Amino acid sequence: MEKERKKILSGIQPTNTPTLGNYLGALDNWVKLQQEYDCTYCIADLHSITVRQDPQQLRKQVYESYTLLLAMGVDPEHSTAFVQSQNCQHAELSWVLSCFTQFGELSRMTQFKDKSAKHPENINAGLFTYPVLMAADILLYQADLVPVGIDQKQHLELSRDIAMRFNNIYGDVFTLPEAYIPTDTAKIASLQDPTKKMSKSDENPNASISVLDDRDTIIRKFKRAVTDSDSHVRYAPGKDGINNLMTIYGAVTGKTYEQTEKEFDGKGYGEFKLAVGEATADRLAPIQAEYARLSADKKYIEECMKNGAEKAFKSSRRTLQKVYKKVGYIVL
Ligand code: ATP
Ligand code: LTN
Repeated sequence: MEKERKKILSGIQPTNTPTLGNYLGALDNWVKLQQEYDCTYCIADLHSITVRQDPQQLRKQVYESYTLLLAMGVDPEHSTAFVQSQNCQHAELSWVLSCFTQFGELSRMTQFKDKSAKHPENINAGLFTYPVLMAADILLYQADLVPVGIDQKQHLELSRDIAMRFNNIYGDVFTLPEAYIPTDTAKIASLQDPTKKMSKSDENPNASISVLDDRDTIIRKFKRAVTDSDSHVRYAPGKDGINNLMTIYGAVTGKTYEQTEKEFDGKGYGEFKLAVGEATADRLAPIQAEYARLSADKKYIEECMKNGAEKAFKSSRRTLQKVYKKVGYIVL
């Protein structure tokens, strides 16, 4: 009999168009892992309202993010691609798990501290309990691996702790998930402040490359990228800006740092930045073309969403029922 494939679950918030950071840190892995694993990917729209969203804009972003997943190569037949709010069980499991999560644990989450500092006027309870919903996403599907960027490592560890705590009380209910974090591209930095991560909700449009930016925009943003005053293209401690560009160049071309250093030996930063821009634009071009093709067919996208939501509901149902029985609810 064929061995059951290990399970993968991951999510992305539809808060804006995904960036090159999202792509190289997470989404590119989502596509690659499909061959070997049983993959489930969600557009985490429940998570996204922890920061105030315009409803029309949010709806547009959900269509866009979902279509982009398919354009990047997530196969909706082979894997499960769905919109989180279309499977009601995420919110249900999240409630139960919130009763197995300590206030102190959530207070230590750096994303909560960062986002509440950024939006002091709206430090809502959802922002605080966000990691519990993320644990529910993961544990509902009994995921073994969770491909994410390094910024999500702390949330992953919390998911594992919650699962272990629940299993210790009720027996083996949840698979303990592990983070799957790329070595080089786990934290692509902002082009304007290379000590910070590239983020899709950064107010400065020059700080990030959107996967839908056109060629000229991509090249212009890389030209303006903040670097140090040296001029040798070398990967070295303290050269955050150049290190980041070398990481991006390596990821989009497949070249090692050494090969890149050789290629640009005796050439300046200007020439290198142009090459990074061109290589990135080349890498994103087929995704953009496929995105344009797919987004013209809203009916097909909605069909995929519907099938995805049904598959997601079915595969998570067993877990939720088991949890309900374990805690003492009546499941008829
Ligand atoms: P926001 O700015 O809206 O908080 P974000 O850019 O952090 O969004 P998420 O939707 O929170 O994006 O993350 C989607 C995935 O992309 C996660 O796995 C996250 O770890 C990864 N990721 C986000 N930013 C980067 C980055 N700069 N480098 C590598 N991976 C990243
Ligand atoms: N919290 C994640 C997005 C996310 C996620 C998930 C990632 C929501 N649910 C489940 C992995 C698994 C973030 O990137 N901010």
